[in-house]
Amino acid sequence: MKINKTFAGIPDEYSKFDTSKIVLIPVPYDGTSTWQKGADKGPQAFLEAAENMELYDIETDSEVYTEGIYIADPVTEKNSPKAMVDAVHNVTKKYIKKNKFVTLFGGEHSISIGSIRAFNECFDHLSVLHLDAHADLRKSYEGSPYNHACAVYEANQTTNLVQVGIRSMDRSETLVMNSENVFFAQDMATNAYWMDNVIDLLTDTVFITFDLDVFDPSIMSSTGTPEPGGLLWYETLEFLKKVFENKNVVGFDIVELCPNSKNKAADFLAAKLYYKMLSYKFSNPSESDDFGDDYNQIIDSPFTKLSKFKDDDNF
Ligand SMILES: [Mn+2]
Repeated sequence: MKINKTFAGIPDEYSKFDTSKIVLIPVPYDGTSTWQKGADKGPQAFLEAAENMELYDIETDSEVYTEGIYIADPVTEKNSPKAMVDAVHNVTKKYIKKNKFVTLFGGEHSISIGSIRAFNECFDHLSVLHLDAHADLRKSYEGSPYNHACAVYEANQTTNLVQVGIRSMDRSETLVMNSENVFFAQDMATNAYWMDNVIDLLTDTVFITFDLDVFDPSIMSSTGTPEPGGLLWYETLEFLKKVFENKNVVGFDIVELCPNSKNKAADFLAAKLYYKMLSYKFSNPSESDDFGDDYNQIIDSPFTKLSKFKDDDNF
């Protein structure tokens, strides 16, 4: 894919690297998807839809693009799933270290193995909030641990993983699933407190990995493996807003847009979702300027691994 334009057609002055707080990394990758192919076309469709989006957010009374949104070079490594994950990991870490608010747009969900690994190396006590129809907890699938069906296996081992919207999984995944941290769609439908329950399980520092198939197929059909019974628009926004208000969200990725040329509404939904998440992040006065500070605090300490959840202070 080739990107000649700024995000959503914003003026050049808001798209320069040095002055942008936000970095968007497109990852047009679809190496391992198993049913409908086309997630590699997701970033292009997302960017095209974004160009037709109005940039004033009514709800937050803000124009978040003025914080600056820089589009990084797309990650195009395709030699192997592992090489792609390594490339995503490296570029994500590079931009985190430059104190940017790093966001990624896939591509299929295996890209998140790289993004989560980078955030987990750079932030202590990381929670990964995983919105998805699928558990994605397989250790390997079709011979590779870098398959989309394995997207959060590593996160489940190394971070505080909280899974939301799950409604499809393999029996084998029940063996590794941390069931106390899982919100099945069928239970959410009858639990008026699920949003607060999720927030209670998150540490303060949160990375969101958002598989678009968590949405109901009635509003998001352009995805590789749609599942009935998903989230709708306003409940999703209400939930995300709560997360951004209550936690320090340090970055996010959105994956699995598999565009359909006959239904652009789904592409537009993805663009709007991305912009909403930025609007929530930067309209929260207590958070708007300090994401970089959080990173600076840990530059001085060695990145900690695995043992990080031994102290319970953040729960
Ligand atoms: Mn999924």
